[in-house]
Amino acid sequence: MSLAIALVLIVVASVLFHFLSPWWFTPLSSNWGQLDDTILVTLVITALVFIAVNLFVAWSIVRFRHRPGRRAAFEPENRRLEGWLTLVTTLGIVAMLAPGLYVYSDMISPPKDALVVEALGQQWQWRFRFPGADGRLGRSDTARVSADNPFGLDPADPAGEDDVLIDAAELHLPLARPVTVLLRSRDVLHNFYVPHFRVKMDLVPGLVSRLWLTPTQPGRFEILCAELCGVGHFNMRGAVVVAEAAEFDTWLAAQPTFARMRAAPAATEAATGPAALAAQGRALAQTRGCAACHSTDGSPSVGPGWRGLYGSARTLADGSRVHADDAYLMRSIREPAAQLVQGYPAIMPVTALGDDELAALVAYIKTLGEAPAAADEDAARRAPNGGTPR
Ligand SMILES: [Cu+2]
Repeated sequence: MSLAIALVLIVVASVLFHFLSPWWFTPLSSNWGQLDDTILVTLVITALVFIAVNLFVAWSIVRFRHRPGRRAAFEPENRRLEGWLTLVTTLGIVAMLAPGLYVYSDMISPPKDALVVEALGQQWQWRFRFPGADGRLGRSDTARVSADNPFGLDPADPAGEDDVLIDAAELHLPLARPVTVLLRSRDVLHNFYVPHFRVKMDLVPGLVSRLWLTPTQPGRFEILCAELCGVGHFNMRGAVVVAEAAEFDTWLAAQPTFARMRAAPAATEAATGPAALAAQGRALAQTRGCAACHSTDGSPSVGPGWRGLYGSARTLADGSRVHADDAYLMRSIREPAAQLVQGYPAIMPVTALGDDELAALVAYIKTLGEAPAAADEDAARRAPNGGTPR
């Protein structure tokens, strides 16, 4: 009897939790209300089955409980009941699958006049590319990716010349205009997901997958990688900024094209002093995903923390000792496995960095070593315990 009561309580609590909990969809900011409907259909059907099955079990526990002198009757087959169960189950499953297939086919069939943007994922960062004035994306190949050509574009393809390259994790989109998002991965499986837009899609190495949407609300929305893609997966984030068409056009016009990027490689024109170099390194640590595994508050993470690292003595995996100077840091970034620090696994990916970028990163790490306290806001924010190692 207590088991039956427990089951009924579980059913009541689950239903109450559903209606009273504050956790629900984020506000919808795209045209994909259909996806919410699809999820709701699935939720209602599975909820009805959950309630019915549990109440039936509770009822059976009471109804067929042991009573002295009563014997159980064995019923080998009940064709009528089996027929009904098969029919109801089939209808339920069809009702759950059909809307999903319908919406999915819609989601991958963009309207002809849609704006095109490519999202390129790699461990653990996002980049974006617009086709430029000719409306065509230039040929690309991951084999061509380098520090000066992070998108792997083919310089021989004239269609790529005017491609607008966003070498950062922030994508701007115009309001109320359909957008086709082409998805490409440089390394492993990733997934492009903006919860407010509802739509999501895997990035599969070697393929170009796609989805489309129309942003319906202005604002800034988070992009998440929704496919476990390695130790830095949790930090593979970005943002979509949706604004009026005019604002979007102004932003797009200010972004570099492939031709311009090749003419003036490496963004060090503005970086003159050591402070500017370190600031650039700090930005790189974010955009290139370094910060996912290297803390700046001195605490060990997936990789060694950067605070106080510069100039310190390091014990390597083979027991030898090295001094963390410029040469050591540069080599460790270029060839992560060459001088592995004791206690850390050899999992750091090789990141394509130009000489200037490498110098900027080392300059940033240097500032973390020279000023152990309070100089770095990041550390102050992230280490309420004053930055002492865990
Ligand atoms: Cu990812």
